[in-house]
Amino acid sequence: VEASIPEPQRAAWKKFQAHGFKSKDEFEKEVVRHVETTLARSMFNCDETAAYAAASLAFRDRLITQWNRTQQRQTFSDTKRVYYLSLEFLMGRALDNAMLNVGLKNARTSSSLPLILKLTASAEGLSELGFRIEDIIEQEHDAALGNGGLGRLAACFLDSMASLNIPAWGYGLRYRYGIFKQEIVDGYQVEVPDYWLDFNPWEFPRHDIVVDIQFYGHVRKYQDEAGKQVALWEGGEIVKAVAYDVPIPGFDTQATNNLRLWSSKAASGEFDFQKFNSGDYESSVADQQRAETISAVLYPNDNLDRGKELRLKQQYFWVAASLYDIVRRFKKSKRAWSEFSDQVAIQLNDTHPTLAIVELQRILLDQEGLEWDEAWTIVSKTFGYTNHTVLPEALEKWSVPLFQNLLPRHLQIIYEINLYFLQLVERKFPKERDLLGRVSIIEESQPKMVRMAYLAIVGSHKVNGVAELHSDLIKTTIFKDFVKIFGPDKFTNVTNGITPRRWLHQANPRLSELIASKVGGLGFLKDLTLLNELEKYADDKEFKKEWAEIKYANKVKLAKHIKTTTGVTVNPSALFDIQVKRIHEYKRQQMNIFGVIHRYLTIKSMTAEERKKLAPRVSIFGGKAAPGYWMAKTIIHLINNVGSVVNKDKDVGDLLKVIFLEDYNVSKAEVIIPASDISEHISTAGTEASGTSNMKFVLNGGLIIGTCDGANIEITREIGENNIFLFGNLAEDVEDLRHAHNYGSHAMDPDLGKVFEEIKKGTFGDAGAFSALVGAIEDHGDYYLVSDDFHSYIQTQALVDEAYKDQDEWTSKTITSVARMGFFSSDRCINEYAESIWNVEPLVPEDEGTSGLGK
Ligand code: NTF
Repeated sequence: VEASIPEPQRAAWKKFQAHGFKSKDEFEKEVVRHVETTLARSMFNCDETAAYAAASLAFRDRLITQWNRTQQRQTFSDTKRVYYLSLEFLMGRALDNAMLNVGLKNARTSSSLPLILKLTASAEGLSELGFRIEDIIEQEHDAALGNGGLGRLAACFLDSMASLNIPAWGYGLRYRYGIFKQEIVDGYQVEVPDYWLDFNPWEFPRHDIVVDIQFYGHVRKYQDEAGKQVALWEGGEIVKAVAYDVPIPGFDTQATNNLRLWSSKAASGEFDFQKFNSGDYESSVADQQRAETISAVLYPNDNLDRGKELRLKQQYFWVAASLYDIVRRFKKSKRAWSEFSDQVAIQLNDTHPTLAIVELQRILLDQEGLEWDEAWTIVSKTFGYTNHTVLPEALEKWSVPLFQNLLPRHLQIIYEINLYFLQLVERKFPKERDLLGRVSIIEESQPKMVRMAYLAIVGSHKVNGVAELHSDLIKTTIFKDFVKIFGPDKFTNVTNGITPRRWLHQANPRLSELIASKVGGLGFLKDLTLLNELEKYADDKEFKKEWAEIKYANKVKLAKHIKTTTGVTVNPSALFDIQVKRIHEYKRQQMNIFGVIHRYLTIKSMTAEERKKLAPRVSIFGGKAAPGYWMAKTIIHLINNVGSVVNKDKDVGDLLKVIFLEDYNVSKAEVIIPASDISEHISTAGTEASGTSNMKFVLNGGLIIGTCDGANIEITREIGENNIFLFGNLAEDVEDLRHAHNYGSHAMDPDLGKVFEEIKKGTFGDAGAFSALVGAIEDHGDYYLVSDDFHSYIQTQALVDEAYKDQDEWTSKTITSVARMGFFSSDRCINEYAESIWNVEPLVPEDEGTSGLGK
């Protein structure tokens, strides 16, 4: 408050405050100004990179004003805030999104409701200056601080929280290197570091917001003057956390939230001058580098926990800095500690931030002097925990000795939390001796391990899964005992969602425009259930024609991308069959490529006459394998080798093409997803917690072939089972099937057997390269049930072929499906979190409500 401008001077400020662009002239003026002054270039030296930079800076200026105002308003109104703690935020590009949000205010002031907003001031302005907006957008480097679905979900949530005016901050790490870039060399994945910070106009370093983070050392316990037991964490080393802020604009609102990312820095500044002067240059630089290593790189594993010390350091560094920040903000309000959870809701995105529970307990106990019970009541009312996987290899566990060394005080607190928890269990279930061992936060193994999911459950007031089946599964399998202990109400479901702004309007502008023309404008981008108005056009000839034309145009665009990146020509009239996601055995890309081989063999065995009746297909794959995941890399290798045989086989021609798209990421997804006819979501039932690309594909007018898993089940419920191709065994049967593989006789599916024979013959290169992939199914129990589901998969693919021949009916199916996808907006999802977990209300900006969009 002391820093505010006195009343008499405020008019001058207001006069010069920036607003949205009122005309394209205003925008052009700003772009030219940034080129000439900020970038110190001229019209004789302005390439697309410079135009991108200047356009971003122009929009950024407008964003910052809204952002500051939102933050001020949130502070003054003193309402509850949500803090979304995620080790991953897979943001993709920002400019397009900023244009959509800032540009909207233009649109509002104009009398007619514009259909493509960015074609107003910004696009026209740029073209007058000699640039195509599409090319400018392409210049931006993706912000790829995530692995896959979990990180992209966090990004969609930020968009929805801002758009719904929910006061919310994201907290994460500012990795210097995001997820690696994937190159394909001779069919093999090669990883290239993703240094993305060369020019990033979307972040603001806050060199004044620096937090000291302690590691290692020891705990000293003593009695203070009042005779109270006190614990002091002493010694060890200090690393500094520096805040970098990223504005998160909401759609059709001025509200602009904040994403705060922490970067690590040596405590001693540049380097230790003492050591430097005494000739110990190397070790002084080493100290600095060791500190900077903490936020240097994103761990590239999806659905896998490796238990590395540096990862635990990252987690504590990020959690401690974030909690320091949150507690500091709360203390400024001068409220009683008992009100903490009325002001603060912290959501744990998976177990990665679970240490926040322990850290808050430590702050309240050791620094603020609260009693254990008082502190614990506050802590356990503050946190919510979202589980994103049931895969055992993904459930985080940390070795006790490692913990003891790095975070000695936290380990003590964990033991104490566990003690009180086990005492409660014992009181409730005095006769069940092995229950204690089963639910203990400490696993009695060699070495002992801290079970992070159990700690997260014990320290949170709500635990949720991310789709109905998944939320049921966690209650009946991995967390069964905890349902018994805490009761069923602690466990709930919030089915994932996606933001329609990025995944419909930005990725597929023509489709968005066509939809808008039928459902009364762009209001569906705020209330996606308005899409159901479309259903009456499912049989409208004229509408279907336009719909199909847009799909074709999107396929042409992808075909061009395929041509330039792989050199392969694909026919845009063929059925585009797409599977893009992280490569994982449970996601079963191997089943897909075996299916492709089966199709190839079938084509080869046909007469020319028979071939004429076939529906041409392009099988498109994309996705990264974790660098240490050998089997996943082998799958990529096989896909590429199959492609190089099939794509040049003259017998096959256009009937089948096999494409592996290099370096799948958010911005490529925006091109790939709108071009699909059918996409594959074919995980072993019960393994894919939700999946979110399934939602994106259907929303863009594609159909799905999939298993009864994750959100596929709810998609089926919404769009109707006639509009989805389901196949395969059910989750409830998986356990028995696996048992039968290991203890009964396990006969290969005969069609799959033929595929394996062909691989073993060397048709797709050295058979030895693929023996582990085949062996996992033939000899090692086929854990992911590829053979069990293969027949059903092939048959269902044949149904897809048949259905695609009736283009008219196919188009109707896709329109009906889009019309029924309203449920899968991340806005719906965030509203559920807000109501049933966070207990927060929106804070609507003062001058809002003039939107042309309604709602
Ligand atoms: C992922 N989990 C799941 O594998 C996806 O099914 C789900 O859609 C996303 O989370 C988002 O909820 C993980 O990445 C993790 F880390 F939990 F393994």
